Amino acid sequence: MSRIVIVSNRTPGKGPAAGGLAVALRKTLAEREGFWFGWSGRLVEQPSSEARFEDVDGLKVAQVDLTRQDHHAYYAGFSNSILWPSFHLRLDLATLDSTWYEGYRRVNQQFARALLPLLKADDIIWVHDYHLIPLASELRALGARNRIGFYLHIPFPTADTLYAIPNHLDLMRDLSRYDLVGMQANRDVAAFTEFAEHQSPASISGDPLQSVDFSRTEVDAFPIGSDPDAFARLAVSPAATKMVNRMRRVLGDQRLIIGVDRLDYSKGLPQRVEAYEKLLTHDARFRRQVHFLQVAPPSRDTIKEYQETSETLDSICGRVMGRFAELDWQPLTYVKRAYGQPSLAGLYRLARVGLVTPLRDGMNLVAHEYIGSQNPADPGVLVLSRFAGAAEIFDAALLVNPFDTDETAEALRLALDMPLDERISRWQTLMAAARAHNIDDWSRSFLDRLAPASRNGSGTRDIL
Ligand code: ADQ
Repeated sequence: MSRIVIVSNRTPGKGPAAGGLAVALRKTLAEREGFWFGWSGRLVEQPSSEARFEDVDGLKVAQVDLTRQDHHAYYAGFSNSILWPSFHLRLDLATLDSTWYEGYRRVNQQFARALLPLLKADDIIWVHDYHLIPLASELRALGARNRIGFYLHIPFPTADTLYAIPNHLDLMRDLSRYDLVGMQANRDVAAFTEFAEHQSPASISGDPLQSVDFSRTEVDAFPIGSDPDAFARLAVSPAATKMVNRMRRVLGDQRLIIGVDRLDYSKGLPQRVEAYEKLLTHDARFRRQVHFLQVAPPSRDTIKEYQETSETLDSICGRVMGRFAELDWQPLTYVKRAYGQPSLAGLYRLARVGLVTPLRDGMNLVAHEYIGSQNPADPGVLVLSRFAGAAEIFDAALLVNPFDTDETAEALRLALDMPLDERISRWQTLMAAARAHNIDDWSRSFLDRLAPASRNGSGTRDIL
């Protein structure tokens, strides 16, 4: 069986894996020989051209260092100030600094040069996310003929937004150098196909430079998931119970609404708190009866737009506290830190409502984890944004337009008033969907499609 080489911006660190993705990919590497390749987390003046192997809790990891300057242009710059906002349709928050693209390209070249000597001819390479779109091009330029797959964890932008991204044609050409491109949702594949069709040589007359040939690249949706049964077990573990008991002391018999997110403008946090404010404003019977817990650890906080989102959220939470808090009742708790998965699972289970309202999201694993953690005899209700990839799977949730805070407030009211039998039947449908999209099947199905043995006929399928 061919080895698997996983490539991502950062390699996993020591200690308990932070997320389901790292756990699933570790499992894949444990089953098949192979290694994980990426940045070490170290910034140095003169990086070595060779990768260093390290054993990280039994996982084989190959790492490279980067210069501070390149890392800034590649990570905070092109990846997170151009690609992240524009792929989330927030061109208004993008900084179109033309100097960053070179750094982005240079880091991808550096990755390719350090990775190439480690490869065997039949290794299968799985590249993750928007930081590394050019990696296949760079590897192929150095002569690699391996099967290379790419998975985009974030949404694919609509064609008109894509046109506004500097160097977008280079990026699309880079995507065409992969054998398989996986996306989260059908919506993303449709956006990609729309671009690909308009860029086909047949439709662009007389300017071959404007076209990208995708005939050798297969593109499909592979919606990521979690391990919902593992969350069900975690939610009743001793660590979860400890957390639940702490929270119960604060709650008394109030019902809990929970939000858990990285502090990122794509997650719709200010709109979410405003919707809660509207619920309390328009339906006074919920005052003293509910409590909103928002857990949101800072993320990418060297970037101005993230600092601004954080300040906006501080101010809205302060306003809601000022309007509604009393000596013996607080409407919300806002915790700016991360918790381990057992604690989160316990809190999810305790919460009558899971409020997952990103303005746009590739998938959103919090929705999966919330469903997995529920008590089957007394489950909570998921209020979910239509613009999360998860909405394609979880149509038994209360789906909302997160920009419309009246609609979200109304969904909160419906969720809090929902009778037990409806909560159970909706949750059963959601849990079946979460199980059908679990993370082990996700990684297996992507690799099965990428592996040559599973391919028929010519070995490629045209998407156009
Ligand atoms: P993220 O934008 O990080 O991921 P999401 O999928 O919601 O978004 O969360 C990833 C993980 O982080 C989850 O396992 C969650 O438990 C954890 N997490 C979030 N907030 C936390 C907190 N406060 N404390 C501790 N842990 C927390 C990107 C894309 C998503 C896509 C994933 C996976 O943006 O759309 O679902 O990749 O492909």
